[in-house]
Amino acid sequence: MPFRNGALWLILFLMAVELCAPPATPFTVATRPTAAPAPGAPWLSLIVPTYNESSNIAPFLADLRAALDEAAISYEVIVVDDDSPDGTSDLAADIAAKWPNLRIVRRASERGLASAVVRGWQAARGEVLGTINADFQHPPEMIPEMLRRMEGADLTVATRYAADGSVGAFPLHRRILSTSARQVGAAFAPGIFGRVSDPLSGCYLFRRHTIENIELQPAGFKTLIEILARGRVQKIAECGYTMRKRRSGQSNVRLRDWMEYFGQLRRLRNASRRRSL
Ligand SMILES: Nc1nc2c(ncn2[C@@H]2O[C@H](COP(=O)(O)OP(=O)(O)OP(=O)(O)O)[C@@H](O)[C@H]2O)c(=O)[nH]1
Ligand SMILES: [Mg+2]
Repeated sequence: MPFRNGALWLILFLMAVELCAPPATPFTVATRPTAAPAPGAPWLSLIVPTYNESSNIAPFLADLRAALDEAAISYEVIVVDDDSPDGTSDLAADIAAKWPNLRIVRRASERGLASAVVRGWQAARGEVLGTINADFQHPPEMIPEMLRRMEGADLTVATRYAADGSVGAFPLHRRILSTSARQVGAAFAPGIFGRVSDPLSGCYLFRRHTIENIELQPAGFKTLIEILARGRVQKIAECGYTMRKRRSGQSNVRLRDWMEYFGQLRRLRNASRRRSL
């Protein structure tokens, strides 16, 4: 028994050390050179984080391409893949060979949804940045409407909880988990969670200037709360949508992501307290 307890403490200690370890390079998005933007720099940069999405990636990118072409704007899509064992990045690279607006970032030494999204923004050249999941839970065809709502706004959130949005056929246990996560967040950091109806949304667009040169601390699988807490976001728009079931493959959310979520809430609460001093 004492050995078992010792081993448990050792595992918890190692996890804590890993969770607290600083990143190799800071998560700061640089200023885009507005005076002389790079030739061909797009207006929108949309990040698609992927891990083991080989069954979704091709149809998802096809639908996303149709939606973005309909919007008639200049754009780039950046797939950030963490060296998925199922070969997602190779499939995406094949598509990029025939779609010049698609770029691939393959990460070998970092892992995690939130950090992947921020690394994507660091590679992005657009004036408006955003993110959408590759599993079809966010319908790509809502992007043109989100772009319309960016007019006069700093940030547009795809919401399940207002403006005709809904959680669709989300299973009961996932609804309970999601509602609990929102309630804990609202209790911990009301100034952040009260700003939008769906602070844990994984699909949103925002203007680059809102986070330029601000160091983000992405952890786990939620990024919008980072932007709301640390960014220079003033005008917010929302766009309702019905969340769909993942089309194929499996959720990547791990226990570790939930642990990181609670650590993130604590850090964000401290950050928003410092800001209001
Ligand atoms: N690069 C990268 N992408 C990830 C990672 N984990 C998840 N993703 C991607 O992020 C998106 C959302 O991940 P999901 O696993 O579906 O998680 P979720 O949508 O937050 O939760 P579910 O409702 O359980 O599906 C998908 O496109 C995933 O492929 C990761 O560790 N690294
Ligand atoms: Mg999902």
